[in-house]
Amino acid sequence: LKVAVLGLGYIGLPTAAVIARTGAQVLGVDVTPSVVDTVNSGRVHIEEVDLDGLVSGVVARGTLRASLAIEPADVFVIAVPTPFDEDRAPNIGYVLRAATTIATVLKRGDLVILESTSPVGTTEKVAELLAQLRPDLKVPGHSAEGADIAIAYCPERVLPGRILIELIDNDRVIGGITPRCARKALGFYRRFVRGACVTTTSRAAEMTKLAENAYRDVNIAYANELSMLAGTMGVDVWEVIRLANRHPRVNILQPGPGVGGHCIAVDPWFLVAAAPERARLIRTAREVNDSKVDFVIAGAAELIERTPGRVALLGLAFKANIDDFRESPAVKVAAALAHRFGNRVDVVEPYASVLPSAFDGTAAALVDVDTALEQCATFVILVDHDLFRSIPAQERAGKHVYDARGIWPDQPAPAPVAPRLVA
Ligand code: SAJ
Repeated sequence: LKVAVLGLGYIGLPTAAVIARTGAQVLGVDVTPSVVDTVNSGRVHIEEVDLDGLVSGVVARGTLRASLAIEPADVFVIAVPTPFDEDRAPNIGYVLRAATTIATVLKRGDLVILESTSPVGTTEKVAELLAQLRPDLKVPGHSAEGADIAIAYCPERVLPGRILIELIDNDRVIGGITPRCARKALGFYRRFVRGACVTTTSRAAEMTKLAENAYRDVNIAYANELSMLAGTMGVDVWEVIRLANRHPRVNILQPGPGVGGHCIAVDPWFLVAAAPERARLIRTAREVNDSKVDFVIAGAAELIERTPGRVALLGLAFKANIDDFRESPAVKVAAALAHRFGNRVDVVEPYASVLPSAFDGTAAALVDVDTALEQCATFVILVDHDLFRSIPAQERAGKHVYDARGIWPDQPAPAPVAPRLVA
């Protein structure tokens, strides 16, 4: 079996490597020459648990190879980004460009799979484009008498940090342009997926992916709204959530400095864009989560203004224990505070070797956690890295703390200047 994976990013590269491990001949196609060179030398350009070992193994065995150019294959997997434009309209340009590339080598019997998170109807647009570009092939949904190729939408659902485990163990939703397309894609995923593979239409699969991420966004927004409410009532939101979650049917998520990453903060807008007047809850949840960034900036700034001495900003990653700073609310909060209090600010981020460009023009410095504990009087916690959680109460006694992640519930209050604030 020959498989071409288009897009060697956070999803495409692990997917290509996992398929190559099954013995299939995999070609990874990317538009960035450095990515192609890195993969061909058996190395990785992204951080993901165990990915380096897997990639070096399959490249050495010759089952994974990268290239700037497409080649004929039996299965094509599209895993390119689907960002949104300035006006939050989804941009499927990279998907259509990938489909155009595939059209140049497509032949009878091939299977084309879209994995990128996409607005509902995108897979049908891919089919339409292939039908236009290859009038010699019968395209499903476009040909009255059967089809020469199969087209399906199969969203990735993996969690960064657990990608190689979840690629295998998660259930997969497989949406065909026709039931026959779905069955063909099912046969492909069964090669490497241990979870259940459930077939449906491409439109239902597209909406399912968006619904999953919007669900999480709405639930995080609920936690973030509670945290903003609790502050005005003088109640510790973390305690309230712990207590409420003792109810057998309540499971409130954790407040934070906002929602980051490339998925949860983006995908709900694809649903809003489809029918703005009918997506009121989803839009509001997005707005609540975005507003949490400003709420945390204001709360932390208020504490920093009241307290003398140096300030440690703990964490820049978009979530705990990863080195991914994309769309990170922690970066937004920390950079805003660094611009305002620059010469007093130290940043601690064990997963960064330099400060991101958002800090350009500030006097903020990157220090390790021990240095921060020695020289800073005020701590602003933005990411719940295990390293920060593990600092015992006696080492942080006397510190003024603004804890946007609730990781130090036992923080001794440094009376009298500033009682501990909750996010
Ligand atoms: N967050 C909170 N409080 C919580 C949980 C998360 O503030 O209780 C924040 C995180 O700190 C982070 C953001 O939300 O900033 C998103 O993190 P996440 O762990 O919820 O999700 P992602 O973006 O790493 O991955 C999500 C996953 N989707 C769901 O859980 C429904 C993953 O399964 C998807 O594959 C991925 O999006 C994707 O690629 O779409």
